[in-house]
Amino acid sequence: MDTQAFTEFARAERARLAGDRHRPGYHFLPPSNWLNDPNGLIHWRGRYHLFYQYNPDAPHWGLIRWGHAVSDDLVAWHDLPLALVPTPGGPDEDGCWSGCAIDADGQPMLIYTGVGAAGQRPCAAFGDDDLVVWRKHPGNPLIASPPPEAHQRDFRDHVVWREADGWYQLLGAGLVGAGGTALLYRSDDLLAWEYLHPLCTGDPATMGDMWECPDFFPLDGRHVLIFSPLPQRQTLWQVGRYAEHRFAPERGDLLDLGGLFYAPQSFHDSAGRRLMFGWIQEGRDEASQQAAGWSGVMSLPRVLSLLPDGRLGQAPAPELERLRGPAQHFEGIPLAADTPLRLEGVRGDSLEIDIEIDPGDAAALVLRLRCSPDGREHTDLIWDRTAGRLEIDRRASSLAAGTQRDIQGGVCPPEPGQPLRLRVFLDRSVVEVFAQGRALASRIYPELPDSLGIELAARGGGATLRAATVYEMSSTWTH
Ligand code: DQQ
Repeated sequence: MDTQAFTEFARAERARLAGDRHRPGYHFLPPSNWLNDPNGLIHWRGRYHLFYQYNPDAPHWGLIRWGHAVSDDLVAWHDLPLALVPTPGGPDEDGCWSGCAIDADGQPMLIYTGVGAAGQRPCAAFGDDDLVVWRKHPGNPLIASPPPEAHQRDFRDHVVWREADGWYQLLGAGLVGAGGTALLYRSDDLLAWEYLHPLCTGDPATMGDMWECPDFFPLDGRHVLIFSPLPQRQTLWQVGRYAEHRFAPERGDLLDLGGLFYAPQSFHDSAGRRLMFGWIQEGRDEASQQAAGWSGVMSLPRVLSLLPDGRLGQAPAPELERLRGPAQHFEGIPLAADTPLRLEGVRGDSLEIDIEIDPGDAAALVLRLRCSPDGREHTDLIWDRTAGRLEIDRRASSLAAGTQRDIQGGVCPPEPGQPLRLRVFLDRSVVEVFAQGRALASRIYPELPDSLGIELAARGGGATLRAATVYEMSSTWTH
């Protein structure tokens, strides 16, 4: 399909699904059907390009192609034709899996995992100036087989960067008798690659025996490694030092506390920022996804930084403020212990809630979202100050069958003497939260049409709502 035909197809698909009240309005998702990992993120000639793992045939994983969208501002996206499709009989005949985009001295290039008869192998494609038309390298695959010390089955996902003496690439893999790793390669021309060694390894008990989607980049004087280990199926970050082509992690943790954020990729833009997108998986069963006709959304663009304590910090990109519409503001409201406060007149499923609470002597603060007037449905965002954790409680998020009902969360300690600042992005079935440099993405599917209210509560002691602004958010998709 050329650009015009694909644009028309995408518009029709988006219009067909626009009435779905769980479908996000300002998180990126494909026209219909299945999305997983972000791929090939690049800021190219002033425009942001987002490629993604895409099955346009069905709302489940299958024969994977590369979808493509472009944006001037990280907020409003335009659909472009498929960038990569499997070539019958070729090394990617069974799928074009995850990979990265490279500016090879002005020549756009993709390195991705081709899946074919031989297994998972690195392949390359070269793009035109607009990154719309991609020509596969005739010499694919670029590497004939994994090194003998690695398991032969898992050899996929790529990050490429340049150093003074050449190009370097990491591939996700697992070492026989050891555990998950990222294998380091070097090249002069991006086509012929020489294997060096594993960049680093981790404890297989906690860091798995295969690392999907390694990402590696310098940040504020350190290096950051991000990877998604199997079988844990979570995403971890490590901050450390990179010297002599080895990485020595100094600290690390879970990248997202919600349990559904996976396989992220980052890139740097012309403003010098390190930006990241990740795949937010669904929180309902396959039958519900099949009935909906779509599955998977991209996270909001997150800006990465190193926090003063040396940890990896995440914040929503400031461009998202452009989506803010009419707002309601509250200030200086005492929160009596264990007495919920309903934010009167504030309702919605497409909101940004920017809130600052002085915790006083409360043990925990609870922001109750998407609550029905009768209290049968609600989702609780809980900051447990004593335990130093941020959690989302979805046990009452939806009356609908097939939706996840659990508590997910992770470490988010108080900052001494500081109020709690929360930024919560509600986008129909997506909840994406930023608190003190941490992030938590989750999914909820309230069934009752009036599950739209918001309440605040302090548990085990009183607190003060210093300020709260609730913005209605506009949709980036013109339905
Ligand atoms: N998804 C891709 C793989 C990657 C996995 C296939 C992570 O390349 O390892 O769709 O979600």
